[in-house]
Amino acid sequence: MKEQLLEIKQKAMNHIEQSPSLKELDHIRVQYLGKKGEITKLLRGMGSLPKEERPKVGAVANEIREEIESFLNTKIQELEKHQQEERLQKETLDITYEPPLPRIGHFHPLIQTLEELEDLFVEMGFTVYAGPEIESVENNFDALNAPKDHPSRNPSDTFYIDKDTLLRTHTSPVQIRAMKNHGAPLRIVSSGRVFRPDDVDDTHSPMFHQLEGLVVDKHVSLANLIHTLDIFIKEMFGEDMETRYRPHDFPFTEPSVEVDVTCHSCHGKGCGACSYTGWSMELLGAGMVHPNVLKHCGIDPEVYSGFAFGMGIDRIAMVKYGINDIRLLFDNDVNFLSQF
Ligand code: 2NM
Repeated sequence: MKEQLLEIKQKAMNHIEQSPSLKELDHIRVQYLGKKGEITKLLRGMGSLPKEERPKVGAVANEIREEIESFLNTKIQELEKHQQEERLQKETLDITYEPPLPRIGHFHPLIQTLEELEDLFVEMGFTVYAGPEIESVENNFDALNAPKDHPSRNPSDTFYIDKDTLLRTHTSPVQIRAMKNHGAPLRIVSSGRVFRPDDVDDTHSPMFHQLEGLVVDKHVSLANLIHTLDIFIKEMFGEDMETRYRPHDFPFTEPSVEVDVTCHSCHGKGCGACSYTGWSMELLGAGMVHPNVLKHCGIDPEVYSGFAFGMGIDRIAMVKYGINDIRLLFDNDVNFLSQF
């Protein structure tokens, strides 16, 4: 039986020596050392040996087992080392590789402009006041002293939901809500989307954005309005920017003015953008709140007076960022928007 054991050992050692893979070594372990392996199988026949021979054979078997086991482990280590070296040879590590970062967004240029404007007014002591985009005819027109036959009330100039409800055509109804809800004194700005059924072209969109301001208090004058807007324009566009106030007509203010600002492109020298006037027109409208408007909102025009102003944010954003077509603001093309 000893000879048979030595034979198995020789066979196993050769087998291990020639084994090309870890997988095969695993098979070999099972084949010789496993519960149903060759050594165990042989030892099952030990019963036929004389009693005194059995421990000796058992000892030899254990020795052989250990030798096979140890050789097997050596061989496994060798193979593993070899495989590792092969991998290191084959695979290269590019330490200059930069994995793509997740794309981080930012606010839309229009919203950036809107918040910059709001921040300037907040610094001047104004509070930001919000209102709904769906408004009553009362807040959007009646309370603002718009005559019943005013052209802006026409369905070709206003999106009506029903005869009493519409999409706000300006942010002024938000000021009406503030006056009705809080009375005087007030110092607020409101901004957001407004709607008018205009045909789309490079300067018109049926949805655009406004920012309006309102100050109501005792002794508020046109001088206060002009001073406030002059400071605002210099803060927003630069110290060298001048303003020019021309008389205008709004139903909700009296007197009303249109405010021109030094041309952004030529700084007043005259260029194609300003038709060689040196002035950027129609950036701002303003005036002293009409006594009828104050009265309508429960504020006594004999005690209080107010000024109000409004501007189109889309125009301002376009000037600020050099965008020449309003449609680009609303296409939501991320490649375009990521420039700003
Ligand atoms: C403008 C121009 C002039 C304005 C007036 C009011 C209110 F509600 F107080 F009467 N809010 N906004 C106003 C005045 C708006 O936008 C061009």
